Amino acid sequence: MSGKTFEGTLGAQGLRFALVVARFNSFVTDRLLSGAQDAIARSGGGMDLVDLVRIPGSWEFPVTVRALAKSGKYDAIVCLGAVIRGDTPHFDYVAGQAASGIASVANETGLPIAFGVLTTNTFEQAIDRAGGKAGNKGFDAAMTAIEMANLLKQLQANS
Ligand code: INI
Repeated sequence: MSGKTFEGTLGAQGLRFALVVARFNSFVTDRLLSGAQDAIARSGGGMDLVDLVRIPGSWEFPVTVRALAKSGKYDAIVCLGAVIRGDTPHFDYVAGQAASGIASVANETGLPIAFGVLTTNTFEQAIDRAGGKAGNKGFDAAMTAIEMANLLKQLQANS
């Protein structure tokens, strides 16, 4: 005997998304955005249900996703950014603020918020992960958002 198994499906039909995109390193983040839009469209999502929110840089993710999550208008949020290490400790502050702030909002609100924020040592590593030889982490983040939105709907229906 075993209990139930819950696992989110990968269909995006009827799901509402906010894609939050940092303009900093836009050469990279534009490609992450294309990947995320591709994932939603190929999963059957309606692009009329996908809102795009542009922010200056990754530091601004937490306050933005908090406002979006609290609006109640979305089934999931996808964060798309690129923090690339430079010669100073600035990277650590921006990447740390983005990661911990986004996690706090997800935990506080219970909304799936996918972390499609690259944190790399070089620009080349970022390009590799934005449609280059290491795939497209924007696509992957959107697929995670779809799966988690469907999983949380299942868990809510079961509670
Ligand atoms: N923002 C990024 O998204 N990526 C970076 O690599 C980056 N660096 O390196 O500085 C960055 N900085 C800007 C930051 O996110 C804020 O927009 C800025 O500090 C104003 O609050």
